[in-house]
Amino acid sequence: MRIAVLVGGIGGARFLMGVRRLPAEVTAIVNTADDLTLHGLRVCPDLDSVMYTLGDGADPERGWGRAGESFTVGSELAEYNAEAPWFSLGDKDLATHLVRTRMLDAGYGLTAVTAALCERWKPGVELLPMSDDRVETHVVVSDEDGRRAIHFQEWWVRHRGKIETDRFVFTGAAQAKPAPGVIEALRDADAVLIAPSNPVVSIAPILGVPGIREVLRSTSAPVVGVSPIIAGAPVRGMADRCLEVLGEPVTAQAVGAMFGPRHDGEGVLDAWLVDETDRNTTIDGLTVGSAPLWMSSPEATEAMARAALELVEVTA
Ligand code: FO1
Repeated sequence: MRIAVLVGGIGGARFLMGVRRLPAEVTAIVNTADDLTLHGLRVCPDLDSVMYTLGDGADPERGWGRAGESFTVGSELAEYNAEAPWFSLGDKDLATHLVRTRMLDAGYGLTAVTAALCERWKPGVELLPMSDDRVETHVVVSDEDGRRAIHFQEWWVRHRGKIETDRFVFTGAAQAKPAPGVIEALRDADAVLIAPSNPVVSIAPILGVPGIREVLRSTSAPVVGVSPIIAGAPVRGMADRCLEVLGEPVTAQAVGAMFGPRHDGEGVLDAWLVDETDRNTTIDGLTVGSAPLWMSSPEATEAMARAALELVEVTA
């Protein structure tokens, strides 16, 4: 049995810890719109969070970066006031960015580079970037410096989203192609899951790559989303702030309705799994089910994934 999963970073990584326990071949299609270039190095936070977490090398407290990390190089760079001193790059993590950038500069695509990095980390699932092309989330903000677009990481890590914000723009998305293997993985899956990742800045950029939404709408496999919102608050991260920017309520209902039913408009879902506390949620055109959605352990998360599949009568 084959399962394809659309994921962002830390929440997506936790979800995959459960999904990979199922007796299935799992392909994760990972958001790359958080990626940035710093000190000439290409940094892919969501791919790395997933790779380190599944490879048992992630920092368990932060969720991003490496366990047992030191920040000697980053502190030295900050002493020079080199670019983006607000973004902490760990020494071990820097080795990943050095290897990645050298391979990209040698002409390999991000998919091939990710596969090479995964030879070390053995995540137990296939990790595919959503695209080999450069797509970056920029955020249109206003402050005393005027109205301008900043990189998503600057918006989140430097400003913690606490700056007047107009909108998110997925720069490069319209011209991007799905990475090699993405369309095939979605087309050939027995089921597609959308992880409880940030719907606005993790899942939406993936759906913004031309061809991905279309294959989700046309595949014979059922598509089930798992709510990143429980009882009006995000499971983790800043989905609440991102939904607020869009003028959307922070509810499981609103996020399910944003993804929408497959047989209506531009929607991508057959079913939507919400937490037990949100069990009264209804969305026109969607099968809505409930289960405990706190990803407290890989076992609990496996049960979530099974509950998602049961909604569309797929048994792993
Ligand atoms: N998040 C922070 O809050 N502060 C940081 O300094 C930071 C550095 C960082 C370095 C590498 C990396 O892969 C991720 C990093 N993150 C950091 C996490 C990242 O900003 C976001 O959590 C994700 O992009 C959202 O999925």
